[in-house]
Amino acid sequence: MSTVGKPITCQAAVAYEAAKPLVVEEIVVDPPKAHEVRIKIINTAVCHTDAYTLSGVDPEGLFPCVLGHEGSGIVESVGDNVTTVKPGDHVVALYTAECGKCKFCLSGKTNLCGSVRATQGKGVMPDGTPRFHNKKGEPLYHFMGCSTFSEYTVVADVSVVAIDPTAPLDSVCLLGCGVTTGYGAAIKTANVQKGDTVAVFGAGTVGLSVVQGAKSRGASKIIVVDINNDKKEWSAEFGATDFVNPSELPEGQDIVSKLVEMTDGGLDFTFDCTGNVNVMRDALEACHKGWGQSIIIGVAAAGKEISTRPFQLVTGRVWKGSAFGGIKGRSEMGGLIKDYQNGSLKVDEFITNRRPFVEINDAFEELHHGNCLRTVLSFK
Ligand code: NAD
Ligand code: AHE
Ligand code: ZN
Repeated sequence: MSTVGKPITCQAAVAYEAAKPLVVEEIVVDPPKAHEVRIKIINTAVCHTDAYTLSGVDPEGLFPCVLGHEGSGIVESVGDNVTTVKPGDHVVALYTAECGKCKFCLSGKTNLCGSVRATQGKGVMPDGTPRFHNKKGEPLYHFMGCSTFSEYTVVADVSVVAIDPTAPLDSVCLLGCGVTTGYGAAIKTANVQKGDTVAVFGAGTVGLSVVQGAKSRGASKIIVVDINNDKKEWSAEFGATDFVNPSELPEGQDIVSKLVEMTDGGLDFTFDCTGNVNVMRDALEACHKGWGQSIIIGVAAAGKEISTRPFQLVTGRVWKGSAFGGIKGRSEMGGLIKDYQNGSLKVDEFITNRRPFVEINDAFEELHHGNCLRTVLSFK
């Protein structure tokens, strides 16, 4: 029986309250309106940002909501005026939309898109209303324009990209965030060049994807900095040349002086992939005088601010940020999928755990373990 145009009752994980486990239950997902797409999610992974928002420190965090933004699936139906995807298409959800028409998209300077970001941050669809409610009829907020922790979700047409149907959905879901973010930060935002020296703070999926981007560009030194020694082996596997645990430095030495010493004056590029504002300062100050650039990727809690002596910038160090690796999802996802398919972009290597969707709370727990990079959940 066709579901087109009708509400669908399906399984989802609802975040009812901050810092509480998700509740796996049946919810109702309304049909897509104009310029909207209803997706049957096949796979979703858990990113650190989902845990960050669930913890209650995200200033845009709203409850109750359906989290999740690293997902892949198949289009179930489309609303009026949707021309870019059709039922049956294999897709990846995009938390960084690409409308191709707004001031941002037309600028040629950024991958940020202005078309749906305001309503996305308010947890609703572009018309200001949600498509989710629970069985009591209570509305549930959307998250990052994706809400992939539901067997069916509704997204704006600008927030989804059709992909090669031969690409395995249970791998390419990671291109919806972690892998694309780190890889893009290295090859687009920083534009690392052959011979450059690079330090990556935080060896999760994002940091290790920076490492693989830097390696692909021929960086001469790739130093991973992580407080968890379990990350040493992972770092080497993805291409790091060195690993430093800042909590194990000899008395009197800090991580900045250690890195400056290892690189004859500082790094060409550093990346924060921790979300810790003290680490962000270290990453900036470990950059080479005159030209070193530090890229902030990590997401910090409400109220946290970065600081350094302005002298650090006066003397030529540059602080930058990167969202979704500077990648334009609808224009560039196809290329990343090809890179994955031809073996030049590692994706499967990040999948350390697989679970059925109902075990989603275990996946959140695993994210904090040194031996876990990503857990891929499956609705099958
Ligand atoms: P993760 O939790 O898998 O990895 C974080 C790593 O940082 C861990 O290995 C941990 O041991 C390490 N770490 C923590 N504190 C540290 C410290 N003080 N010094 C050194 N290492 C430290 O996370 P992830 O999924 O890879 O995400 C990393 C960060 O990037 C998070 O803040 C996440 O919210 C953010 N993020 C940003 C974007 C973006 O577009 N800007 C996209 C995805 C994720
Ligand atoms: N709501 C958060 C925003 C956090 C943030 O910076 N998010 C990243 C993506 S994290 C993906 O795992 C991002 O792309 N930011 C750009 C944007 O437009 O949100 C807060 O702190 O307010
Ligand atoms: Zn993410």
